[in-house]
Amino acid sequence: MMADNSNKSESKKIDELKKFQVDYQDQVMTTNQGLKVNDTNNSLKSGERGSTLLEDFLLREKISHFDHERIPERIVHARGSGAHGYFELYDSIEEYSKAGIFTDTKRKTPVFVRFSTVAGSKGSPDLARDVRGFAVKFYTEEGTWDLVGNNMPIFFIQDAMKFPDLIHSVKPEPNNEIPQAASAHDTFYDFVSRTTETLHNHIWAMSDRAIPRSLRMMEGFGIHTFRLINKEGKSHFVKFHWKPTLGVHSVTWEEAVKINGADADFHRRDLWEAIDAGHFPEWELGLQIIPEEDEHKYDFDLLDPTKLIPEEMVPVKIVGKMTLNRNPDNFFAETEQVAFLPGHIVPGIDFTNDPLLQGRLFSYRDTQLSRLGSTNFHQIPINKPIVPVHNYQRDGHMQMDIPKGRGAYFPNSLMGSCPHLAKMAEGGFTHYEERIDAKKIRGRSKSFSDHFSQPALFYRSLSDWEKEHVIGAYSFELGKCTQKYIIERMLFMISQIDEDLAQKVSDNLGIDVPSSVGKPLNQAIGADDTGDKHQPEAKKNYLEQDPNLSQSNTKFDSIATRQIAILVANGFDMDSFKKMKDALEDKDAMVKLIAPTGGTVTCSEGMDHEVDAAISTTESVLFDAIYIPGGEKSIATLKEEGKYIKFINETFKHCKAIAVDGEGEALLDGSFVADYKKDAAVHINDTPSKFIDSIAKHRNWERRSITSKVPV
Ligand code: HDE
Repeated sequence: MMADNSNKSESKKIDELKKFQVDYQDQVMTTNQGLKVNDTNNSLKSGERGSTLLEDFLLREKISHFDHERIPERIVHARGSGAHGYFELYDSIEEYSKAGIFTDTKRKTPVFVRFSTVAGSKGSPDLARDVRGFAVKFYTEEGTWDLVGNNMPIFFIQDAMKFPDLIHSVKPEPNNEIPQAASAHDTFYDFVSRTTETLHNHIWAMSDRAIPRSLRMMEGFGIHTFRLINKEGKSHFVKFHWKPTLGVHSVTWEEAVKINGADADFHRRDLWEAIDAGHFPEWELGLQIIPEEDEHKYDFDLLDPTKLIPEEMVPVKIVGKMTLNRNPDNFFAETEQVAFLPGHIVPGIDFTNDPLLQGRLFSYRDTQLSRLGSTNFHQIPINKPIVPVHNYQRDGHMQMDIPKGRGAYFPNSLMGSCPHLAKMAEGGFTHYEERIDAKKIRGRSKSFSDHFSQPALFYRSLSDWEKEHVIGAYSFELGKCTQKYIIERMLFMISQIDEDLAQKVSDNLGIDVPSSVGKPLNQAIGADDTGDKHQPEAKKNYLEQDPNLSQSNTKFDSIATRQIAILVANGFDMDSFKKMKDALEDKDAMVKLIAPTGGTVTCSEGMDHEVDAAISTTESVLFDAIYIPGGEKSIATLKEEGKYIKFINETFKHCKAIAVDGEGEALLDGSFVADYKKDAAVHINDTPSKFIDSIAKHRNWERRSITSKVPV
C-alpha cells in the first residue's frame, strides 16, 4: 500500500532537487580563477604511492581556502539564527515620523532578522538561560535602518562604560573557560550583586522570558528611548516593541536543560522548519510614543535603559507587521556576515542621550572591523543597502566596487562635485537640534539611582506559576555559585526587591538572607569601592502591577506550528488517528509519528505511514503535546518499551496536554497519569477540539502541585 504521508515528503524532495538543479544547472566545477576542474578527490603525486607535489596548485587553493574559512565569532551574541522577510505599515504615522517606512502604507520593506543568545559561543545550545537578541535590518528606500534589540525591554547596565565588565563576568571564567553559555557561576553573581542597576534585567533573565518555547514566540524591544521626527522637525520620544502573533510562550527550566541535550539546535530548527513549511512567523510593531513635554513626567528617567515604560502608563500603538518568509540560502554568507549597527538610521528616526545607546553607536562599527576584517563590510550582499551608495570613500581591504573618475574628494570641479550633497527635498539626514547647556562631567544623573522599583513591579506582576519559576531560577543559579559571601550578598539584593522572594530562595539554598539593619546599602553589599557616586534609592511603588508583564496574559488562541507527537506501532487504529490528525493539521499543528523504529508503520487498515522519528531518537521535551490512538496490537507493542512511559510521564510533568483514544488508555495505566485522568489537559476518548483547546493554553499549570512527584 502507498504510504499516507510519503507522497508529501517525496514531492518535497523533488522540489528541493529542482531548486538546486535550477540554481546549478550546467555548472562545471572550476577553481577560483575559473579553470575547469576534473578531479577534486586526489592530490598530485610522484607516482601512485608517492609523495604529494608542491606543484599541486589545485590542492593548495582548496586547502588554503579551507584553512581560512572561519572568522572571529561575535564577542557577544555569537550564537544566532536568521531569516528574511518584509515589513508592512498599517496606517501612516506622519504626525510623528517622516520616515518612509512609517508613512508609506504601500511599501513592503525587505528585512533580515537575526535572533541570538548573548553569552554562549557560536556552537552553544539554544536553550541557555539568557537574554535573546532580536536584531532587525530594514532595507528601506531611504537607506538601511537597523533596530538592534533584545527580547527583554531593559538592559543590565546604564552606561556603555560598564559593558566589558558585565560581559566578562557572565562569559566562561577566564582560568578554566567554564561554564559555557551559562550565567550560573561566581563571577557573574559577584558582579551582579555589587551592581544594583543590573537587578531589573537580571530578574527578567530569571523569568521564563529567558527560555522561550520558540524564537517565534517571544517579544522584541528596542530598549532605548529613541526619537521620531516628523516633517516639521518636531520630536516625540519612542520605545519600539515587537509583539509575536503567536503570543509569548516559554518552556520550563527542566525542559530547557533536557532540550539542550536532545536537540541543541531546537530554536534554530524550529524557526527553519516553520518557515520551510510555510508557517511564516509574524510580529506586530508597536510604539510607545511620549511627547517631548512629558520627558520629566515619570518616576524614572526616559534615558535610563534599565527602565521600561509600563504599558499601563503608555499604551503600545500597533503600527505594522513583520513577516519572515524565507530561510537564508547560506548560513555564513547571510546570518554570520550580517552586520547590525544601531547607528544605521534613516530620516524620521533619531537617537536620544541614553548613555548606553551612545556607547553602542561606537561599538558596533568597531566590532565589524575585527569580525569582517574590512571597512568595506557594507558591500557584502547581506549588508548592502537596496538603494545606490555614492560617496568619496575609497579603497580598503576587499573593495568590491570599481569607482570611476579622478575626483575622490569633495568639493571637486573635475567631476562637477558629483556625487553632490543631498538637498533637504532629496531627504538628506539632519540631526534633531537638541538644546545642550551643560558641564562636561564623568558621572551619572541622580535620576538613574532607583534600582529596585521596577524589578519589584515585574515580580508583583507575575502570576503564581511564573513567580515559582523565578524562585526556582534564582535557587538554581545561586546554587551553582561556590562562594558563600557572593550568595549572601545576592540574597540581600533580592530581599531589596521582594522579601518573600528572597526568603523562598534562601529556604531552597539553606543560606540565610543577611540583614543590613542600620547600614547604607553600598556598605551592606560591600560595594563602597565600586566608584558609584549615588546610593541606590529605596524602592518606590508607583504602579502595583502591569498585566502586560505576565505571560499569563498573552495569547492562547492558536496551536499553529505546535509539535504534536503521535505514539504508534503496527496496528494503530486508523479511524481515531485520522480524525485527530486531520483536526490538528487543520489548525496548522505539526503532527509527528513516533514509532518503535524508523521507516514505516502499518495502521489497522493495512496502510503504511512514514515514521517521523523512532522512539530511540527523540524525546518528549521536543513536543508540545502527545496523542495515543487506540489499536490493541499497537498498544501491546508500545507497552513493551519503557521509554513510552517516560515520554508520557515527562509530558505530564511539564504540564502539557495528553490525549488517548480506545486502547490507548491502557498505556496511560502504566504511567504516573493513571491516577490523574481527570486532569483538565488529559483527554480520554475526548473530541479533538477539547485536546486542541488544551494545547492552545500552552500548559496546564494547575497540575504543577503534583508534578514534582513524577518519577522522571
Ligand atoms: Fe550589543 N553588541 N552591545 N546590545 N548587541 C553586539 O556587535 C554592545 C546592547 C545586541 O545579531 C556586538 O556585531 C555594547 C543592548 C544584539 O549580529 C557588539 C553595549 C542591546 C546583538 C555589541 C551593548 C544589544 C549585539 C557584538 C553596551 C539591546 C547581535 C557583535 C553599550 C538593545 C546583533 C556585533 C547580531 C551585538 C556591543 C548593549 C543588542 C560587541 C558596547 C542594550 C541583538 O558591538
